[in-house]
Amino acid sequence: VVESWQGKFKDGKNFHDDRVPDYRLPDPLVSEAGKAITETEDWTNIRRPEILELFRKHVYGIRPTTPYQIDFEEVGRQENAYGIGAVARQVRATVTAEKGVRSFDFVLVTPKSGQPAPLIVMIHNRSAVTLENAVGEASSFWPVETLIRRGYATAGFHTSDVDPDEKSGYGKGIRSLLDANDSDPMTRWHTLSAWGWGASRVLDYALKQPGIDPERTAVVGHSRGGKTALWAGAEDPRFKLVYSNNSGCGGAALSRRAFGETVERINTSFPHWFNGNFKTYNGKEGELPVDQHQLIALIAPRPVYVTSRDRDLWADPRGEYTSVVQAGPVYGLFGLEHITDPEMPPLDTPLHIGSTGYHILTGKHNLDEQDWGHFLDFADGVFKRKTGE
Ligand code: GTR
Repeated sequence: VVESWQGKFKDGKNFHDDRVPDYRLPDPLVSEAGKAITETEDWTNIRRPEILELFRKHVYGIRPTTPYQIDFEEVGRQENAYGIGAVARQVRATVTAEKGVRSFDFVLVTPKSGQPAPLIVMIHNRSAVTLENAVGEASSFWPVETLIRRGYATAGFHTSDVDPDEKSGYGKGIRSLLDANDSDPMTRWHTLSAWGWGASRVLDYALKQPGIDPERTAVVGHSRGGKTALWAGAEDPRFKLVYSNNSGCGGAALSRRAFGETVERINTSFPHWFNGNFKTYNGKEGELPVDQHQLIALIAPRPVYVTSRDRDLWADPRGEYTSVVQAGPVYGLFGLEHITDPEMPPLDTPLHIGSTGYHILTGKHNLDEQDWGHFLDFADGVFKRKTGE
């Protein structure tokens, strides 16, 4: 166990690499009982379920098992979007459970019908997601037209429409609707998990539509959405590719580096994102039973793409990159090529090696067309291998 460094960083911030504490990461390939995992079956049956359970209990929370009914209704539609035969629909998901009813909307845009298209589910945390916004003015944050022109279908929803992004939002979203009355705040799901659940419901709908290829689905998010994308991919293996941009603390960045935003800081600013147990590790990252490289490992053998910005030190680019490297042995167990170099690649130079990809672009905290371009190149590659084209 690494010594505790509580109180070492003013306001829970650290921007000095030389103040990163010595740390030892939990080994993704050694079981809790100390057994070395050397076969893919043991990863799938023993180690992966263990790590998933640890993240549920200690970080994101446990999703409830309350029965509910979900109905989807098309509430808006645009034919021939962009003049290239794409179809855009606004869909309302209505969830009915014993405690009541709640709805959230999302948008699905599919290219002109033909071969089944790969699908990208976008966890949006900026402007409202409506039919008008999706097919109206171009956005580089979620560049729908670019995705369609590159042959992808895409569905987007706004995080807050599923569960409010508010400290005291518990009573207002899907979490309380589905939680048991006596659910324990220490372990129950918090908003990142609820948003990930939302991504899975959007996928439920999309996979029932003609023209979507269930073997080529991706989930994408930026920042808090990027944290969510990783967790959504861990919880739902129907996502065959995960892309997390500038996700930082509680996303791709290693908690034990305590660089940029620390566990203590994020839990103080955003107490609704992670469960109560995660808060007990404030300033005690070394005592966490998991670290974020294992979150990436949960996605293996499915491919993963992680990206950073050089001026987004708050999200700890080096910690994000190192997670990808440290998840590598799990890809290796599956005989898959992956990034192994401990040195980060140069700026603005995508590194795509087998099932893992990474880039760090010049600039501040953001997701734009440049990121999307590199990501789509990576997605084209991994999906092509999949269909054997
Ligand atoms: C910040 C937060 C980050 C990141 C970001 C965002 O305020 O500290 O963890 O999630 O918000 O979502 O844009």
